[in-house]
Amino acid sequence: MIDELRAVLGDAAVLTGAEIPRKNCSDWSKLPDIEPLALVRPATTEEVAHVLRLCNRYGQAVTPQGGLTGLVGGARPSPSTLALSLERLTGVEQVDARTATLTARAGTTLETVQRAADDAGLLFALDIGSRGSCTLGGNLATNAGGNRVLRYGMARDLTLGLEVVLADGTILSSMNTMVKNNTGLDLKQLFIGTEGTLGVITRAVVRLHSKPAGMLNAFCRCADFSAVLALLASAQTQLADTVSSFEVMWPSFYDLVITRLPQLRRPLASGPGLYCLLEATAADLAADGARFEAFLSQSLERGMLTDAVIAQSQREAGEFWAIRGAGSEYPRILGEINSFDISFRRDDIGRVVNRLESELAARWPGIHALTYGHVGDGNIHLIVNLPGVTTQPKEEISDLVYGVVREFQGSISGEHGIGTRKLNYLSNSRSAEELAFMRRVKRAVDPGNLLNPGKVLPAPETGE
Ligand code: FAD
Ligand code: LAC
Ligand code: ZN
Repeated sequence: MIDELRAVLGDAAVLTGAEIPRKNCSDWSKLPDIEPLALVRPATTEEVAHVLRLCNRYGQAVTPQGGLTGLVGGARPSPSTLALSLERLTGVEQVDARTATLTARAGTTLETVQRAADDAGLLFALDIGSRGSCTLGGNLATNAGGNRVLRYGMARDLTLGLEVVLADGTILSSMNTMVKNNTGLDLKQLFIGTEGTLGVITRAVVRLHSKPAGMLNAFCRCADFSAVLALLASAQTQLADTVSSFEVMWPSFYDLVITRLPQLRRPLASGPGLYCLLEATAADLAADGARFEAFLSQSLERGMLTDAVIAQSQREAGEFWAIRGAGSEYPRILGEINSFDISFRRDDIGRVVNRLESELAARWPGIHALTYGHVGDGNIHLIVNLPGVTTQPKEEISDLVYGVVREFQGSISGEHGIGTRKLNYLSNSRSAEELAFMRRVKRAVDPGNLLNPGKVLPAPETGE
């Protein structure tokens, strides 16, 4: 099969053994490397189809790979699979300003897509910290969320059309560009958020939005979580749908990153309460800027805020966001971590975080439990590290956290997906009937279990 792949794709596109770069053996989950049987790097949709036809003939499973920034092991090769990287299937094919759509190949980085939209005077609203490395295909396969979901939705909401190659090599082209199209099953939804288990995404049509004249950012302190919720509700009423981000950082996060990362500038002194990063878009910088400032002073007067700093420049806004984005530094400042991406009804979050932080501290005194995230969307990240031990008690920590998620009927993944890291906990958020139906879909679409085996769906219970 490798010889046949080489004959069609060329030697440089099929790497084996020592030729396979280390980066293709895992992802940002930092789970231990697994070397794939081979790494194939097709450069066109037809080449992807060719690879999958051959794999289908030989019963060879594949692990699709984008920018390898996933946090749950989804792109880490399962044992004995072929890694199928989309890294050569790149490029923005079209930006259509009249229909506000953009067509790009799956391996294009998010940042390149954002830039192409910007160059055409429009906005591609999806934005996540890994924008420089993650790919559009990976974003859609994981239904990525990020910082602006509150206003523009997740990757799913920004997608109009998709081209996918199925496990048998069939090219399924649903490159719809229309906003309204009710013609039977919305097939693209099968592939968005299913982490490469049902098809390999090769191209997509995404929606663009009008580009704001600028962004308004404030770094605020609220006395407690009910003040945070009051501030959010008030911002959404008074600033209406210009509110694009509402990120919250608990002291467990802020105090640690601000002291361990001296390059970060501290906008507010450490103290009691929670920190919020509020972002709103401006169509008219002067008028909207004045309204933003008035809203913040009024919130101070009403006690929803106890302190706030407004960014006076792009650079200052960047400094606020650098604190919020400090996650890429965890390996350096904390070492091995257990990271959680959990979501809840917005109103429950204050109680959930208190429970999690206090139960973790009671069970493991001295533990770091950093909490922050997209509170506007009900989605928080919790980073746990027990200092001074050689082996992190990862399973016990996960059992504790996901137990609380189940109790509050939350989700074990708000945006990062399941991969292999959360396989054993999927039933905390999904019923037996839902899991059985997911398996039926998987069997129908990929009967040979050739696409990203071992990801998302745990092995069935005996008798199921
Ligand atoms: P990979 O990691 O390569 O793959 C992810 C999954 O998609 C795997 O299951 C893989 O098999 C599958 N896949 C990849 N490409 C394809 C394809 N073309 N067809 C089919 N399946 C495919 N995520 C968020 O949602 N919000 C955030 O705010 C966010 N911030 C992050 C910040 C940092 C610093 C880092 C490191 C990660 C962050 N992430 C975030 C997680 C990650 O960047 C996203 O999940 C991203 O969408 C993954 O894209 P990728 O191209 O790197 O995919
Ligand atoms: C973030 C990633 C971890 O929001 O999802 O920073
Ligand atoms: Zn996030």
